[in-house]
Amino acid sequence: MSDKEILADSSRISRRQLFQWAGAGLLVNVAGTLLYDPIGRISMPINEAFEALLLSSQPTPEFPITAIEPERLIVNSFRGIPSIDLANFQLTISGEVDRPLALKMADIQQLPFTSMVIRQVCVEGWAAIVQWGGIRLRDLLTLAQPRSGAKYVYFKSADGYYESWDLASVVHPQTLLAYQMNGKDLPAENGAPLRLAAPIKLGYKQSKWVTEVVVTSQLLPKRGYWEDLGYEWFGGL
Ligand SMILES: Nc1nc2c(c(=O)[nH]1)N[C@H]1C(S)=C(S)[C@@H](COP(=O)(O)O)O[C@H]1N2
Ligand SMILES: [Mo]
Repeated sequence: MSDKEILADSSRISRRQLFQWAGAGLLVNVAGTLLYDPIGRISMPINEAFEALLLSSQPTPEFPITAIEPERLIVNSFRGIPSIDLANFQLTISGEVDRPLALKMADIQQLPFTSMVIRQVCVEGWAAIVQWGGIRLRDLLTLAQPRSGAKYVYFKSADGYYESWDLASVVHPQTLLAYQMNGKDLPAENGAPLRLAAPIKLGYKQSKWVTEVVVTSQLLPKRGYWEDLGYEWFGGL
């Protein structure tokens, strides 16, 4: 299997890919334990509901790269740009998972890179076609191994913004944690170092400056910054 084929098969992380990450030291949980046993076997997903979700999603059509509209993208932040210490930045994946993770940007950049050209739609009345580059959230969650009751994912951001998504949308093959925008490093105002990007959700669902991913079986009374002020929770496109 070539690297290209591994990337094209978005439904599963291959054994070989897992070994590559293990070799790179990526498959280490927050307690510092390597995620493979002494004879080198990696524990594979055991949560069948999660496996079924990985296989169930339909891809959304994308645009050609020539269609991007950088001048149409309006920065929309409720509280300005948060200050993030990039040298010590870590993304954590916690909650109802068997393998909580804390990953530096260097770790995240070893996961398979993908890019897509999609339309971002804000309910305030603007839309822009944008190219996003980064990793698929499904790959991160596969590493973290959600438990069988997992249904939702909370995203916490450095500016105090928070969001919750249904797990099926999180593991959609075009739901990314992006670190590039229109072919360049993601600008601070658009959510650097990591933001959500997906063609299946409205703009307010696409958290910028994501620092924490929390898997849960239950939605809390607080569902999202705008949702708690009256916006619809699912926010589908
Ligand atoms: N952390 C955080 N994420 C956020 C927001 C925000 O204020 N804070 N605004 C949301 C809204 S309403 C939209 S439309 C998009 C805008 O993304 P952009 O500023 O990159 O265009 O980000 C979303 N993600
Ligand atoms: Mo928005």
